[in-house]
Amino acid sequence: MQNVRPNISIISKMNIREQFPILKITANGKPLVYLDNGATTQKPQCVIDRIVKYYTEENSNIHRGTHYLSELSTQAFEHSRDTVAKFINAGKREEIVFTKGTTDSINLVADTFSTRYLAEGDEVIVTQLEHHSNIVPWQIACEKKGAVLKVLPITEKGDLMVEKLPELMTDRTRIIAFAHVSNVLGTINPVKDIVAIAHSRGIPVLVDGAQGIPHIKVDVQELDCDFYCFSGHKMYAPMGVGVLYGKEKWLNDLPPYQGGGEMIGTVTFARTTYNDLPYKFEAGTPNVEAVLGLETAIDFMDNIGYDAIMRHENELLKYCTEELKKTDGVRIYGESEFKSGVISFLINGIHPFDVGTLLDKISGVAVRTGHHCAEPLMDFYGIPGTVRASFAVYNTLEEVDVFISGLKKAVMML
Ligand code: 7TS
Repeated sequence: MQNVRPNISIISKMNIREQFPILKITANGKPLVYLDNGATTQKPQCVIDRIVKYYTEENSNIHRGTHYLSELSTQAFEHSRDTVAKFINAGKREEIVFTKGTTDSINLVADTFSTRYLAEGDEVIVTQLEHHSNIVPWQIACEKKGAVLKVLPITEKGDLMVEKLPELMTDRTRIIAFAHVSNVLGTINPVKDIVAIAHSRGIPVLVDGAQGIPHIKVDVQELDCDFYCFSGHKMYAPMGVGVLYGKEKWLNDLPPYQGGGEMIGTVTFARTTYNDLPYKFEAGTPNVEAVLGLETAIDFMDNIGYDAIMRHENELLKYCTEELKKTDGVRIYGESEFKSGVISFLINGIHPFDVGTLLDKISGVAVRTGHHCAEPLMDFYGIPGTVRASFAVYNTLEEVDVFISGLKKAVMML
């Protein structure tokens, strides 16, 4: 019997692919099949155009300028802040801090939070499935203060053992930090449940949303998390911009992160006062063009709508998982019931790097291989790395077919 592919969602009717010029290129003589969206997504023409417009018509340093261009760029920059606040339903625009990305956002919180709240013997809880960006900043903070890093375990399928959280928390636990979605396993973690457990003991929560917000509608007030961090470049926006959402109470209590222009009230050699939120955390000239591109990317996603994005990516995930399972010798890592469009796997003990290289060379398929900056997770499974395919809104079922047949060819050659 012939394989019948499921009906693809309305996304394919929306000319999404045509909006991404890079998807027309060939890679090693084959049409590019880009399945490395967990690392970074490609950019639609509207985002590229926004950057060009900025440098063609608006470029000027923002804030404090009295001239036409400075006012124009400042207004555009602050308008983007409003758009981000609305996008994640933040209560106040002051709760949106522009950073360089998720890593920068987490470092900001880990550094300032530890300065203010961590003491010797205190505890920070992270989980087994974190990206290094949500481990190392906390390790550095703990080392400085003599605090202890504790780890919430996962099941073999890749779900957090949330039931173990109450016994892991103590009177010394100061913060819990975890990923909304695992960049390796695709597990969608139960943010609201974890927040409720943490808050029942008065413990704040930071959510690493790098792999969450590109795929799942985020409402920070509904989640009730204290911090939510994400990167623009994983959600169709330029590189070099990210967001730290923090509840006003916390952002007011935390000391400044970096010193410099814009973050001050007044400066004398004797004493400096600090600016109001969010500027207290935005020292120096920001990446204005990327902030404007982020707003355009948000408009792009809003136009499609999260319902359609999620339905489409789920379809790709389901189809690709089924096809992979039919392939001899494949073991999939990450089998949670609640999964986003990420598939990690290994084939018959073949090194993931070899699979990735051949997929690229013979089929033009871009996947990521290695530990995915999650070495403790690799240690949990006792493997050096995986091959990872990760989806975005422009991927198609036909691309999954190319990926699967490329994989079969690669395996035969190895
Ligand atoms: N947190 C998670 C869960 C991530 O997946 C990543 C990047 C980061 C934090 C860091 O984001 P950045 O924008 O500050 O670099 N993840 C990946 C990945 O999976 N492959 O390349 C980068």
